[in-house]
Amino acid sequence: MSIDANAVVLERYNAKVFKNRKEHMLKVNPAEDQMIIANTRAIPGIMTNRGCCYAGCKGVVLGPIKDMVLITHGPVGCGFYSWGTRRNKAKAEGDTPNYIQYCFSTDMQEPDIVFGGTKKLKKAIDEIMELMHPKTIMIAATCPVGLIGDDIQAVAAEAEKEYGIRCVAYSCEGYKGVSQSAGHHIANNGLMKRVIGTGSYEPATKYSVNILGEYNIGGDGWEQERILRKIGYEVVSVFTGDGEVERIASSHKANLNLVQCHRSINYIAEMMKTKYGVDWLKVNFIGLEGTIESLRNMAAYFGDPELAQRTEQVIAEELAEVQDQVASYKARLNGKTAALFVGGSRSHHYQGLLQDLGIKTVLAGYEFGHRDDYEGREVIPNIKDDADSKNIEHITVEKDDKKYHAYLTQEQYDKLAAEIPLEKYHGMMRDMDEGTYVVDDLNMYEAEKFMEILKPDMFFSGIKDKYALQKAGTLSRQLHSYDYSGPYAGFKGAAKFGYDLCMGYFTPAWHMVTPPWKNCATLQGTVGE
Ligand code: CFM
Repeated sequence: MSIDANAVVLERYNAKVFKNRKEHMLKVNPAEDQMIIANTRAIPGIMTNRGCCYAGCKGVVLGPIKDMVLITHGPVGCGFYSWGTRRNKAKAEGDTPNYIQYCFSTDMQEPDIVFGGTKKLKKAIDEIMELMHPKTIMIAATCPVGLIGDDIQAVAAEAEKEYGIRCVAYSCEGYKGVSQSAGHHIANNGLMKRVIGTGSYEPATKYSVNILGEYNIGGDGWEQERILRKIGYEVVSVFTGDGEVERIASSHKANLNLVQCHRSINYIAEMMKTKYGVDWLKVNFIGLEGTIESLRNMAAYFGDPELAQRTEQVIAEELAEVQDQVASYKARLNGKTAALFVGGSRSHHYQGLLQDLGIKTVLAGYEFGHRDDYEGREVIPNIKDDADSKNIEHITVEKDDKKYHAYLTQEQYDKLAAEIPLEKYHGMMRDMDEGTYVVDDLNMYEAEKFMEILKPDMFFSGIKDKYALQKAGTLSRQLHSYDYSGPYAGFKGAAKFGYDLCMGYFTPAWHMVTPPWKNCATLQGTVGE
């Protein structure tokens, strides 16, 4: 009989923690309708890998937009530690300004906490207007701002009047919600209310798409755009990697939304469908199989035989370029096992790429995914709203008669929806084998314990646990920053990923180092009475 790794991991906990953590773990059994608890508060005292609401709003969704100034209103640390730490690349091109290398903070001090920080925020806007004169300024609030009640909305409205710019303030204080996921939602709401639908850019072709939930980490977005343009698509906007305000403002004019990261942007995808009639298609440009399937689904959506033919031609060309390389990496990596623990979508997306390389996933989890990211979108109506999620504004939008344009007839839509993932996401669990493990909000102790039991050959996660895993002699790759490599998307990205894994896995470094405890006596001691 095979052991139940979850039971072994849970043994260590006291009754209260046991009861809580048990609901966040399961062993996959496709014969059962399995449910997992997710998007709930972390247990105080347990070191979670999650980030805060501000991180999700400022760092993740808004941060990559390059032609606007994003001010962190709060003590300087929040701005400083979210400065340049995510690898959302952006090009400085043409007349479009690129501000993402800057860090703007109001640097609140004790007197501002006591007497209010709005004056300082106003002054920061004045300085920015004088020095940089951007067309758009956004403001992201950190914890103390909400606690003292600074009216950042009023400051933003005043700046709009005074300077004739777009100025949007986000009350995304770190403590709102249970993770960065809350910040994604707040940022989605703000973009929907204040930006999308206001632009005047006109797409040049009917094969016009937006890529939603693609943040251009390590250049992933550029690689996707390259392939799409080669086929003949026009990418109207990207949310938000290397993104531009004007393009995002005009995104409602595209004919199809592609959703890469469902977790961070599904709200906008849904709202754009209701308000502007733009359908959304779940895609995954990570992995050869995923990329090919996504491209074919897109061609099926537009239903043009010429486009379909061009799609096949590009797939063949791109495959031919990387095929031998990928096959040689696969020959070396075949049969290896992997564990993945990333934010809210990559633990799923990378399983396909690993499979392309012959690597089997034995454990996967999200830091802050919701039940739908694990189980599929159809569970959304059954997810109970708790006090924490009620804290986040849910906006409802209505059909905009003037700007509404549906590319398909209802009949065409219904027919296609049965074939391709239109407004559907089936979640991570359904792609996992029987007997593999799914763990939500994995903590450091659990990561080490699962490593001990499952002994994966490689562990994909982030900087917070990278070195603990690596010191245990397991190949550890960061799937947030790609360990400063990438792009990993598309065909060429798959080859690059295989190369990096081979380099990591077969490095002789592990055999060259003699750990100090092998050469000298280990100190031993006991705790005195
Ligand atoms: Fe989406 Fe992301 Fe992710 Fe995410 Fe993130 Fe990221 Fe991530 Mo780090 S938006 S959920 S909040 S794919 S920053 S680009 S890698 S945790 S799995």
